[in-house]
Amino acid sequence: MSTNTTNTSTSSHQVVENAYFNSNPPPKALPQHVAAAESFIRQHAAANRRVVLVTSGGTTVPLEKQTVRFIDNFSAGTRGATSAEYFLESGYAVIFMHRQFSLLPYSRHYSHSTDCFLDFLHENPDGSVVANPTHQDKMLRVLRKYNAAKNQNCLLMIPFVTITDYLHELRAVAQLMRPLGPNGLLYLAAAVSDFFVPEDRMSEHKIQSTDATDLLKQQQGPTTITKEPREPEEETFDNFDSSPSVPRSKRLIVDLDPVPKFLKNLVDGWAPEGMIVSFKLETDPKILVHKAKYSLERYQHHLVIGNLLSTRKWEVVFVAPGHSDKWIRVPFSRRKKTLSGVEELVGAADRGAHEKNEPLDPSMLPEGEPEMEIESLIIPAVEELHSKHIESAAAKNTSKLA
Ligand code: 9Z3
Repeated sequence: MSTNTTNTSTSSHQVVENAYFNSNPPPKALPQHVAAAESFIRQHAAANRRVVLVTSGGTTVPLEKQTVRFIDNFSAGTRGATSAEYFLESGYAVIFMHRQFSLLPYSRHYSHSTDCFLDFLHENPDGSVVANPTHQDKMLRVLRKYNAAKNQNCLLMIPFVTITDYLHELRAVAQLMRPLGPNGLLYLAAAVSDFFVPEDRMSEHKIQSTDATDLLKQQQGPTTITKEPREPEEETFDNFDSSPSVPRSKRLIVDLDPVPKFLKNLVDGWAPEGMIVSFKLETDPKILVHKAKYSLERYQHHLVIGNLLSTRKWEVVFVAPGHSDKWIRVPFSRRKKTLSGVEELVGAADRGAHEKNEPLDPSMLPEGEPEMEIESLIIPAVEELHSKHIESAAAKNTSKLA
């Protein structure tokens, strides 16, 4: 009976998978990425090294095939890029599957407008360009680690842009990781869109904001992104200066399908022996742990790391089968220094709450970023669980042989 249920649900997952991947085409670069990942994995499997696939950054949802407009999300890729560095430090080989132009391991310290690399350099009288003395120590440390990762071929970069690119790349790389067995780790930190416009309902060209091309449009098929048919009286609205109400014909109505939940396919088929860690993002502290547990129950993987948008750099919660929930926090003393160097007093009142088994109150946290990167605590904790995962797989194998 239970076998039948499993078979039925497995095949329905397979049907959804085939339907999605057959109707939403892969990115052009997929074959090159697959070839690069295959040889990277082969090299590290031969060395019996652990390999982690880190996904990072947001996915776009294009509204047009020739994309001018798309839906995006907040993720900068900080979690993924920072985690990748700590995994490398722990001896993992890292496949860094990231949103194109999001933060990258090592270069993240000197990129984007917050840390523009030019601000770290100056010109010497002889015309040479050098790092500012105050930044040299850190720059040298970062540069050495970056070069070590590069020279040992321990970091493979795979970019994606859209939600469909991401899913094609994830499936392909996860399947390639099978030969790693339990030594493979999937660490899914990318902020993945839950909704998308299917290829067959996407407008080929830029969606028009005026009726200038209405006659020509009759030649096009239906799209989900529609302009409502024009009511005669609406024709009088040429601009909206005189009225706050916008006629329907001028609105853009976007109709999105849910993105199929492929975590089950990942667990059951794509990478069945690897350890799978997913992230759960919420904004409401009251539902975070519940949603993390629900996800674990539904997909039967190994660890959900829950985090809240407002406190994600300060704390996360580990939810794993057979373990009680474990909050990991930047220690109180490493939260923030004030400009004067005295420990920030904002938040002193919640020193006790800090130890509690419930989310921190964001209003009690100091402004800005914590002094310590929370990934420096997350990765060793994940690594410990991964070691147990590998040990228990080895024990199962031994008992099968006996
Ligand atoms: C996360 O929860 C990541 O920690 C963040 C990192 C995206 C919050 P940043 O890039 O942010 O450092 O700015 N990632 C997973 C988010 C997600 O889409 N999870 C899905 C969900 O919550 C499940 S796979 O439903």
